[in-house]
Amino acid sequence: MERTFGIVKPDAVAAGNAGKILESIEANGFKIVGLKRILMSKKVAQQFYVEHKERPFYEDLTSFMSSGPCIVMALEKENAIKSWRDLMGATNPAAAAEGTLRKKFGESIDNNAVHGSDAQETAVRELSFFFSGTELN
Ligand code: FUP
Repeated sequence: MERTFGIVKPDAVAAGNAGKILESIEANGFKIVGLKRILMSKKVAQQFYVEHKERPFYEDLTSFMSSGPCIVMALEKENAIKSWRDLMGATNPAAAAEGTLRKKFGESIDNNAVHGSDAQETAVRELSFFFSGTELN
């Protein structure tokens, strides 16, 4: 079993799509082992996305991620990291495959409904960034 980290981003929460996304996560065989609704400060968003610090979209990305509440999740499944990225679809919803969450719920490349860790080390860092040990079970 593997664990990964995911976010239902502020656009999807504001649009009332969080329930549908959680339903789809469970329907695709993930166990939700950690879950909470949070509001990131700009500072927290900057720390979380620090690896994108030099990218041109860093300012807009961190403003967007701190613009409203989001839902952070710890997801467990065999090959959870790849499986969650497959369910999310391509970063740009316009390029995402039919049936993926970004295709269904994403509005644009910056408002793309969901986040998921892209590798094992990232998953470990991102899970521990938002969850303490007793919050994962
Ligand atoms: P992903 O791993 O699919 O979330 O994509 P990236 O790590 O490349 O990008 C992280 C986030 O930055 C995306 F979810 C949305 C945002 N982004 C932009 O706003 N513009 C871009 O050109 C690329 C990414």
